[in-house]
Amino acid sequence: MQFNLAAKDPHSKARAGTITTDHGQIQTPIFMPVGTLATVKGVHQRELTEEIDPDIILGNTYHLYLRPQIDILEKAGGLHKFMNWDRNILTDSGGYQVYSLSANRKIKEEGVKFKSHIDGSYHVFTPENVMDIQRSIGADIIMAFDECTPYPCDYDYAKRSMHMTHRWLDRCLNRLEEVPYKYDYSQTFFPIVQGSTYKDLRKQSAEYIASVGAEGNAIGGLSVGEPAEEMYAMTEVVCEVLPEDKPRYLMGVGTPINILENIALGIDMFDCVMPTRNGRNGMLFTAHGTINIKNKKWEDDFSPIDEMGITWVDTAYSKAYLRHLFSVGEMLGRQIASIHNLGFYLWLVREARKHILAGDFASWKDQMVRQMNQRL
Ligand code: PRF
Repeated sequence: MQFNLAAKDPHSKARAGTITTDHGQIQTPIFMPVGTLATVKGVHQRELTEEIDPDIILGNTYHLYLRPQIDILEKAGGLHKFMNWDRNILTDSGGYQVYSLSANRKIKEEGVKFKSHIDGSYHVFTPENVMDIQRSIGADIIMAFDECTPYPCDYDYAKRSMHMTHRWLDRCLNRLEEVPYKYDYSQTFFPIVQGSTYKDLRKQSAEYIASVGAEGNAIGGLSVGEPAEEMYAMTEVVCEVLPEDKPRYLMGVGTPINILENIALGIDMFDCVMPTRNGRNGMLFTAHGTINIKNKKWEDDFSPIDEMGITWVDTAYSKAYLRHLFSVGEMLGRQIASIHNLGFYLWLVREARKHILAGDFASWKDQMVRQMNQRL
């Protein structure tokens, strides 16, 4: 993997760059649509490519390990082939999904024993087997096995957990050295900074993560319920320590406003279920604020869903029609909303990139944040 910085914004820490892997280029800043179960929910691969056009999507180790299971993915020749997606994929390690989804999890030094949220069966994730599983899934970017602490989290727990995440990182690295790539392209590995909402822990964790010299670095443990200002404070501390010449990925963030504010602090990569999950609930993100399309006020509004939207659905269908689909529970409504929201998120990061390259990102960002902070 290669990362080239193309520009730095003069009035913020925002950067524009290009990541190159064996599956092509990723222009940063980037938003990665979440494709948890080998599908970006409700969106065909063709619509994803032609309408939304992301350079990379995300998959989840935890879900893919449980279903369809790893032997099926190996037989398919990896996740790219299985789901017919020939651009980049990043897999999360399960270090977060185990904590947020499975019941009865037991976290120990060796790893995490958890109960499947599907059938109640017991499984163990260790730094070693999670690396093996990610080799089999075959994403271009694979993630360290970490513990995401909850919010709030007391200082002692956060500190002990952070040190365990660091020891787990060493075990991940050792395993990756022993076990080579499974397919005919390379994989790159990102370690994850933890440390809850404590500046000294965040700094210490970022220093440890930076010291292993990975090709890119991630920040976890944020957007777990803390106020946005606390998240930004942590991002700022960590970005000061992480190397400038490597991409920085802020995991599981966030709202359009969170994304712009974190780009301004030096983040290059984001993922979040929000555009698809909230879309399925009838929430639409636009440059002028959010819309609850289920609201009665849209009943006879025959204007396009989003006149400025980049995808075909934005001008093909009216707000009244989309509201109707939601009112009667038709699945097409959820599909249209997902496509619109992903199109908007990708438009937003591409605009951010343009403004970074033009040198006026900071003022554009402030204006966009004001505009988007409204309910229509
Ligand atoms: N760790 C991992 N994945 C994640 C997170 C984390 O802390 C988060 C936190 N927002 C989202 N996804 N491995």
